Order: sequence, then C-alpha cells, then structure tokens
Amino acid sequence: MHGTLTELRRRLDEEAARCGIDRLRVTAARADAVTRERMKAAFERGDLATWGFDGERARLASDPETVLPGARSVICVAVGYDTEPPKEQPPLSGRVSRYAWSLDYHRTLRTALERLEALLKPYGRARAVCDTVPFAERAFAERSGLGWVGKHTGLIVPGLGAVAFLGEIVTDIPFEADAPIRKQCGACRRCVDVCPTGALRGDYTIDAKRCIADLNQRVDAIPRAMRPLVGDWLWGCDLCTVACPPSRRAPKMERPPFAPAAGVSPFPDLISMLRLRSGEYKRTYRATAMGWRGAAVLRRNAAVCLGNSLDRAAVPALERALAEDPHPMVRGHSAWALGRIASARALHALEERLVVEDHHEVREEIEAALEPFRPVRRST
Ligand code: B12
Ligand code: SF4
Ligand code: SF4
Repeated sequence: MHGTLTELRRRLDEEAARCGIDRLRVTAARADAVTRERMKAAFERGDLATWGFDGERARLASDPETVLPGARSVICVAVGYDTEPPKEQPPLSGRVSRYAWSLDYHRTLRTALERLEALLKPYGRARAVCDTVPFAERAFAERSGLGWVGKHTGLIVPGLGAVAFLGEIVTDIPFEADAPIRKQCGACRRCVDVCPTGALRGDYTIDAKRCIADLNQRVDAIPRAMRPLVGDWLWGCDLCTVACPPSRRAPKMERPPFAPAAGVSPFPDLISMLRLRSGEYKRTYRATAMGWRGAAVLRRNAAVCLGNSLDRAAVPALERALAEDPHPMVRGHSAWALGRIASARALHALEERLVVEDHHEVREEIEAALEPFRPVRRST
C-alpha cells in the first residue's frame, strides 16, 4: 500500500502541474480544534457579521469529516493569480481587484480539481472543495505546509505570496502528510498600515465588516461612515495582499485564465457603470467573481466611488441616478455622493429631489446629505 501511495502522490503532483496548479501539499484529515475555537471567537466578536457565520459553521469548517465521512487526507492546492493592472488609471474610473476581473476563479479551480479527483477515484473516494461547503481553507492549507497565515489573514505561499487562490480535495486515501511551515510576520506591519479602513488588527485577525472587499459585496446599504474609506474600489480590494513583501517579491503570473474577461476592465468607467442594467450585467459580469450580487450592487458601488472622486463632472450622472434609478439603494447612495461632492448644482439636485422622493430610506439619505449645509439654528 505504501509504495502505491507514494506512486499515486507522484502522479498527483504531475497532474496538478499539468492543470496549472502551482503548489500541492497534503495534511491529515483530523478535525482542528484550534481552528474551530479561533473561528468561533471571530464569529462571536461579530467580525463576520455580514456573512451570518456562527458556531455551527466553525464546527463544520474545521472538520473534514463533515465534507467526506471517513476522510483521511486533505489535499490543498494553490494557484497564483497575480496580474498587474495597466499603469495609467483613467479619470472617473473605479478599481476592480485582480481576483475578480477574470472569469470566476471558482470555475477555473474546480476544473483543475475535478481532474485530480478523477485521478484519485479508482483508489478511494474524493470530494473537491472550493467555496462549495463550509471549510477552513486557510487553516488546512497552513497545516499542509502550503504556506503560512499572515497578519492580513491571507495564506502566504512561498514564491507566490498572498496573491494565490486555494482549493482542496478531501479524500479517504491515507496519504502521508507534509510538514507545516513554521513562520510568522515578525515586526512587519505593512498590510496593517496600508489598510484604509483599520480592518486588520495586527494580531492575525480581521474585522471583516470593515474590509472594503466585504463592504462592496454587501447587498444592503454600505454604512455611511465607511463610504469615504472605500475610495475608488468598485469591487474587492488588493491593498493588503499586494503590499505584502512576499507578494511583491513573487514574479507576476500574467496567466490567461486570470486576465480580464471580455468586456471587463480593471478600471471600469464609473459613469457607464452607474447606468449598468441587468442585460449588460448578465452578458459581461455574470461569469466573473463580480457576477453574484446583481447589477444594482455594482451601480451602488459606482455611486460611492463617484462621490469619493469629488469630481463635479460626476454630478449630472449622479443627478440622473438619484431621479431615475429603479433601486432605492442606488438612489440613496447617489444622494450621498452628491452631498460629498457638494457643488451648488449637486446640492440643488438634492433639494429638488427631496420634494418628490417618497421612499423613506432615500429621503433619509437626502436629508443626511444636506444636513451639513443647512443653516445652523440657534436657540435664543
Ligand atoms: C468570507 C470570506 C471573505 C470575507 C472575510 C475574510 C476573512 N479574512 O475572513 C471578505 C469578503 C472580507 C474576504 C475578502 C478577501 N478574500 Co475571501 N474568503 C472568504 C471565505 C469564503 C471564508 C473565510 C472565512 O471563513 N473567514 C472566517 C475566518 C475566521 O476564518 P479564516 O480566514 O479561515 O481564519 C483563519 C485565520 O485568520 C487564522 N487565525 C485566526 N485568528 C488567528 C490568530 C492567530 C494568532 C493566528 C496565527 C491565526 C489566526 O485561523 C483562522 C481559522 O482558520 C474564504 C473561502 C473559505 N471557505 O475559506 C475566502 C478566501 C479566504 N478569500 C480569498 C481572497 C482571495 C480574498 C481577497 C484577497 C479578495 C480581494 N482581493 O478582495 C480578500 C482579502 C481580505 C483579507 N484581508 O482577508 C482567498 C484567500 C486566499 C489566500 N491566499 O489566503 C479564499 C481562501 C478563497 C479561495 N478559495 O481562494 N473574504
Ligand atoms: S482587502 Fe483592503 S480593506 Fe480589506 S483588509 Fe485588506 S487592505 Fe484592508
Ligand atoms: S504585509 Fe507583512 S505583516 Fe502583513 S502579512 Fe505580509 S509579511 Fe505579514
């Protein structure tokens, strides 16, 4: 059996390389109590409040048995996706994270994992995981020696940095486990310092509800106090992963599966995005990792980025969105953006809309946008 397993592992490594997988490591499939407790603590602090994760999620995610009863090994893989955006960013454009501008990475990884699954099937049961079931991907990847978790909470893979996707296969084949890498960040705090929202605490935990990648995926309103901090990130945020020294040292991959998908720009024009309707959304974004929250979320994000541009050229488009967008959330965030730009025309548009707008949340946004410009009432 041992000789067969060594030979199977060799074939697995070869097949992985043929599928575009950069690293493959194996860990034993035993449940991980430390991970379960860390996850529980994070959920109890409310760090993942926008995701509704709870103690049950922590239990499931930290035990490979819940993925495949009788599991003996977890095969962990990493695929580097670092592709640089163009150097020049056009005016009035937003930024899309490099993880999201290509065809959805889940599909790319799934195709590769299915080939490994097929190789294993004659020898035992195997189930591929890539965001399909609760699973602590980073914790098992760390235990397998694929990399180590940094203060940005991402897995840092030697030679690839943190700009790498993860995927796993849980199997009942008892492979020999690889050794973990015992490494930590030491005195480095680059990710903590570069994060515009203070989401990273510096103790290897994150308040994910403050993370831009979380804020611009929310389906409900982005909290008003957080909107200025989103800057021009239309979707996701690359700042901490890219600033991390091991990511900076890693060669850029420039791989075809992670190049921008047809019609998707790393710097989408925000005014066109503010008009994005569901037909074009489905045609252009559905097959990307930006394609699961709907067109209104992208229009909402475009409004926030335009507000943060402080550019008066954005006012006519925001005025139109405030008056005509069918989604109250987009009208509300457009009101906020007009208040942030605060030109005479922007404030006039807000006053005018207040007369006719009847949705209470939009009215509330308009009132809040106008509030700083109301004359101060003194009590005598
Ligand atoms: C929800 C989610 C998010 C949320 C929350 C992120 C988070 N850090 O938890 C948001 C929307 C913010 C997000 C953002 C991003 N995400 Co995301 N996300 C996920 C998802 C689906 C679940 C993560 C989860 O369960 N979080 C809950 C926390 C508690 O669990 P955890 O991160 O596993 O936490 C471990 C460590 O933090 C560590 N830990 C905790 N406390 C402590 C304390 C000490 C002392 C130590 C040493 C360790 C430690 O142990 C924890 C338990 O395993 C995973 C896929 C998956 N199923 O794992 C992808 C995943 C983590 N995301 C990924 C990516 C690429 C991103 C982004 C880079 C995308 C982008 N550019 O916008 C950003 C990065 C932001 C960041 N700094 O984390 C990749 C990460 C790859 C990697 N190399 O690490 C994953 C693995 C998806 C994948 N299959 O590739 N994501
Ligand atoms: S992805 Fe951006 S907002 Fe989120 S933790 Fe990293 S730097 Fe902060
Ligand atoms: S930037 Fe520095 S502190 Fe942050 S994860 Fe990378 S090595 Fe660690």
